[in-house]
Amino acid sequence: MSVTQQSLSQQAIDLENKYGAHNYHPLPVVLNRGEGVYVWDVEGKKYYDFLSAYSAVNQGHCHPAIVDAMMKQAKTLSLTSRAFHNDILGKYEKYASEYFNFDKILPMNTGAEAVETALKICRRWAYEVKGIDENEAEIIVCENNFHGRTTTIISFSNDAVARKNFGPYTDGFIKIEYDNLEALQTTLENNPNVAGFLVEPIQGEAGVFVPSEGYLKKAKALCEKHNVLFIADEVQTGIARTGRLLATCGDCTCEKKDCSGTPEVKPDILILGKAMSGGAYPVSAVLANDSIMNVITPGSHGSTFGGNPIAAAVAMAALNVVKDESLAENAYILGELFRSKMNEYIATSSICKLVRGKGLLNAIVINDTEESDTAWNICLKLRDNGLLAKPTHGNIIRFAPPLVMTEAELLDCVSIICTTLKEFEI
Ligand code: IF1
Repeated sequence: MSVTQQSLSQQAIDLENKYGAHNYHPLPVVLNRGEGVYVWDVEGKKYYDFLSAYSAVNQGHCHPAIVDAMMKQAKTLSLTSRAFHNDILGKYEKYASEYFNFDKILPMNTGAEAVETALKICRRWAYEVKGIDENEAEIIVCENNFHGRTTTIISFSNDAVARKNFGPYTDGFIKIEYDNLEALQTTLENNPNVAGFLVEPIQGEAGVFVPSEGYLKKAKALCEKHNVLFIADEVQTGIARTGRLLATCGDCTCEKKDCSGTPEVKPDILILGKAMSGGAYPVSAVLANDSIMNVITPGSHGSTFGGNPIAAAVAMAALNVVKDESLAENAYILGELFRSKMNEYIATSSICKLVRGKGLLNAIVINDTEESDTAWNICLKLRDNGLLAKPTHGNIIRFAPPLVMTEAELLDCVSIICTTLKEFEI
């Protein structure tokens, strides 16, 4: 790396530091190009992307079919607002509703907005369908959840950094332990005003925490028994990431056909974001059947950009890629391979004790304290060795490559990861 080249990265970092709010602590690498599973920095160094923009780029960087759809629509009609109809929104709504097997979709832009939308739908349903007294509805959430960063969503987070000095907080949420069916049952039995249960099928931010086998199915059954809506936040786990179209699909492999099989769990409200667009554009959505979605009436919810023509075109193309290229199947197969290879390494390792995950949403646990900088230093070394990943919770490293990866590329990545870990063995 020459002095001039090094200063290119540093210049970009300095600009961000001086003129951008300091709401992130990025790994020091400055990217300017992406293609498939690869990204390049401003010095021209090539990396495997093992974060995929937090699972937004499942279809790979700059997928040509998605970029083409976006370009074509951008040149034709970009935004009408929902004050007028346009000729692509309905097509997208039909496509996505049938794709995920729900009556209706409500399009938004970001994951947090979609979560807010789901909460609003759930509350309306509580008053207008379930018959809970006004302002009394409660929604059950899980400890260590991550659902976004709005004031309401952080109100029910227990991440001190995400919440500190952003109060007063929104009421109406009950927090229970994740993966604890007894806690859910007791809470449902003791609180007649519960309207919904909001849950991540795998807790991503918490460190890729996979619940016990059958947890989601049993939780859904408990919700049904108490007439409570099961709300799945699949913003991170959805769109083939965990080896199925949705993490709530369980072992159902209907993703290859139209979604008509029997999923392990059919959420009452499904929340999607991130990879809905393959990372090309902010696209999120809430899906539900008519008996729930019809509580939304003109004026009660919306967004200037929600369901705009570019978003509609991009999302259809991005969802089409998922089926066309069998990304769920690929994620499933490569995920099994990744964990088995990592487990071979872990068997003789003292620095890495555990790999966990589903499909290509995985994490390794580094054998050091949450306060240590070991995982951060490993990520710096991974970067030097040509692979980008970031720690979460200090001692956990999340591994989520684009799902368009080949087996040979994955094995190459395993080798980079293991070589890097070796340098840290005690
Ligand atoms: C950040 C993690 C990932 C999400 C679930 C809703 C949202 C997210 C399950 C909100 C967003 C992000 C946002 C990003 C960090 C990140 C993340 F580290 F927190 F866990 F993905 F890995 N539901 N997840 O995971 O979606 O409004 O951001 O579009 O820095 O906030 P958004």
